[in-house]
Amino acid sequence: MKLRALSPAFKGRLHDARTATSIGRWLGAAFAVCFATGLVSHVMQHPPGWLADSIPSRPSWGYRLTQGLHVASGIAAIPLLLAKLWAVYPRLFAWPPLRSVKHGLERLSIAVLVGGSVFELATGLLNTAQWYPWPFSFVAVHYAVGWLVVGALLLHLAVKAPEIREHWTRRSPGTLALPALDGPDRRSFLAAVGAGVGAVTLTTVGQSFTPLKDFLLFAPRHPDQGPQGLPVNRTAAAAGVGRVTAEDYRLVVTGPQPYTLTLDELRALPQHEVELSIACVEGWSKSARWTGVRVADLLARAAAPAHARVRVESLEPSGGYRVSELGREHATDPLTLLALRLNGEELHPDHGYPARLIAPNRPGVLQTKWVGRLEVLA
Ligand SMILES: Nc1nc2c(c(=O)[nH]1)N[C@H]1C(S)=C(S)[C@@H](COP(=O)(O)O)O[C@H]1N2
Ligand SMILES: [Mo]
Repeated sequence: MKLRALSPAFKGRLHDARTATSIGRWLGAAFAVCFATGLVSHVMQHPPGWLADSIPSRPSWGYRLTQGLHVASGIAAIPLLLAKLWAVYPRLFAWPPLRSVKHGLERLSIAVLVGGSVFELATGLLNTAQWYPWPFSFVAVHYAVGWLVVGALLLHLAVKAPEIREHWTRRSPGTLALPALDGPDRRSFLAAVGAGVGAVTLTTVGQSFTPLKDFLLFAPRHPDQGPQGLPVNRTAAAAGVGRVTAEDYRLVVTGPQPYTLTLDELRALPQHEVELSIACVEGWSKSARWTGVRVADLLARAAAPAHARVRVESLEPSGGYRVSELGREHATDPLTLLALRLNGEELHPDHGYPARLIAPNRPGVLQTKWVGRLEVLA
């Protein structure tokens, strides 16, 4: 009884089920988009063997769109989650704290949902800033907790279904239309939350949706900043790639008819120009004009079989992104280039001089820089 007296009393519309439902549906929509696009991102970055050759190379802007949506919906979910937690936090003080086993399990699932959601949004946001202040692998843990959150969310929706149904529409038919139900306080609160979502979106989305780049306030990478007008995640110096000279460079292509090319020989091959974007998983993306040799031409010269998968290897001595694979769709796409030039100039060292991979509909991490070797896989 004493304890009961200590817990605060909550009244008012801002903490009721209607407010929780109003914000909940926007938060749910943001989570749905974030989860679906996150799955796309994960599969494209780590395709299971049986899927690797089916990853489509078109539309060329596909990954740019899905990853832009992933980061934007995650950022929009932050103010929504804060508002939702504020609306429902009085339930923390529910008395008695455990009414039954079922009630206990429900509270436990809410703890998982809240903890997991906060974890996903916090690690995702820090990842966009390339800041990894934790001792675990971001990709593996962010992915696993994503499933945990979705499971807990579905359970939550099932448990709350009757309440959600009751409060979904402004005035459900049959209920008495109470004019006070949606009074100015609730409307102001929801408008403020909407304004918050608009503000964080407007000031961050320009990192991938470049028409809005002038409104960027919080993006770690401005799409215009970087050599040759393109951001850089890992510089040549950071990657430990020393100065590669045109004389020393060799491209090694393995396959049924292996061969080696000098840079001049590469430059003498038919050159093609494509307009493709780098779409970094961390949220920025930027389109550019690339010129170079078609990977399909290089493979044909090695007499690679039509269904060959290709391993692309960097001159970078070590690092998580020194190797990538091209599935069949990407290997044969005429837009997939071993690029030698960017926006009309020879590649800057930080963009992969003398040669880098650029392919359509592909995560930035797989656009391998400083390519020294193409290996035709069986
Ligand atoms: N060898 C190598 N290639 C790499 C990387 C790397 O660390 N090493 N980083 C990748 C990442 S995460 C991105 S987003 C793009 C960025 O390309 P840019 O620096 O030319 O814009 O390069 C990719 N290619
Ligand atoms: Mo990236």
